[in-house]
Amino acid sequence: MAVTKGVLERYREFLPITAKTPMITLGEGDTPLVRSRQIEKEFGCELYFKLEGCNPTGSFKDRGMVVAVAKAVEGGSRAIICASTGNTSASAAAYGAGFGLSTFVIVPQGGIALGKMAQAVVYGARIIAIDGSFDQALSLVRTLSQKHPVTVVNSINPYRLEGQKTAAFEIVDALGDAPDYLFIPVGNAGNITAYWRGFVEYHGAGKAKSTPRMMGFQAEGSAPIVQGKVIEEPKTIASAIRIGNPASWEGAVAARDESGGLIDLVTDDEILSAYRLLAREEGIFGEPASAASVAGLIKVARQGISLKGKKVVCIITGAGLKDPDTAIKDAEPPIELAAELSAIEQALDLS
Ligand code: AN7
Repeated sequence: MAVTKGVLERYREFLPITAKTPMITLGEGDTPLVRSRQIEKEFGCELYFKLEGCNPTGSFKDRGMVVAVAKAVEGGSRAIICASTGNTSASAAAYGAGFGLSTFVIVPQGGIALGKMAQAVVYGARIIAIDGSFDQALSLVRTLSQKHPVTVVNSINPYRLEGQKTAAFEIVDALGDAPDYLFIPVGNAGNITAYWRGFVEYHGAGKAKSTPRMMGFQAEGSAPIVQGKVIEEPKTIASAIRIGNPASWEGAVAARDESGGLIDLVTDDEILSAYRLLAREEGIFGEPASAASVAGLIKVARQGISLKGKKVVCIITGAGLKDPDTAIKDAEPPIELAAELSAIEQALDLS
């Protein structure tokens, strides 16, 4: 097996790379595209899951972060800053640490999952938890970056979406063409924008014959695009997509309209049931926000959009271990027993 290449090297011809860009990597990209064994049966489609939780910090953010950080280093930046619902900050902290930049992250207090906080801490980021929302954190980050020499690595940094579009390339490279439908969670709306760009560019380069319908899903209490208005106090169990005023709003709407897709909402109950279904039926543990894509698939299929015979990809944007609290919150506690064979056999109905 060869030394890992990373997104910059593998897709350099499609990325804004110059002779001076450092070709850094932490092993991002090249994530698995795994065929469904159970869920696809109900809908008669050919369903695949793109496991973005297999990136080095456990989410798709690494694809964009590697480009943003490479360009920051190239430009002589010493520090990066982001607002985050958790995954962007974990990724920024990792790439900042790995490539010699100070990392500042601003998060909504109590609003990010435990695993993501653990990552920012261990990678050595300086962390500010504000008494406010992600949207307020992002607005503060914009102002701070105008006043101080720090590079923003939220998706308002154009290099982020450039990197994230490589996931669309990988899907086409794996399937030989674009799928018919792509289901994806929507928070700050950068990822749906980036995927659409990737599919369009690959199609333009003759690497795909078609482009997919882009099917984006917001959580019910955080669905500004669906409702057509900013949500001041967004709510949802899926903390990653608890965002009320997405930075890439227009990009998401364009992706929806140009692709003939839709952006709809799913309830927290639908998200949690898709989260469990994915784990129990497929053996895939995504974080709650990721399950919004699967919840969306189930919703539209039950509403009557026929997926029969179609190629469908669901993006599992982040790893389930990011959010252990949600995982065990409503779980039955383990059965506690003495270290005794017969008692265990009885409890497991093996007697
Ligand atoms: C697992 O980390 O916004 O629509 O600050 O972590 O591109 O925002 C995370 C978003 C989906 C939504 N799934 O993607 C952040 C942040 C997971 C995520 C999304 C996020 P965008």
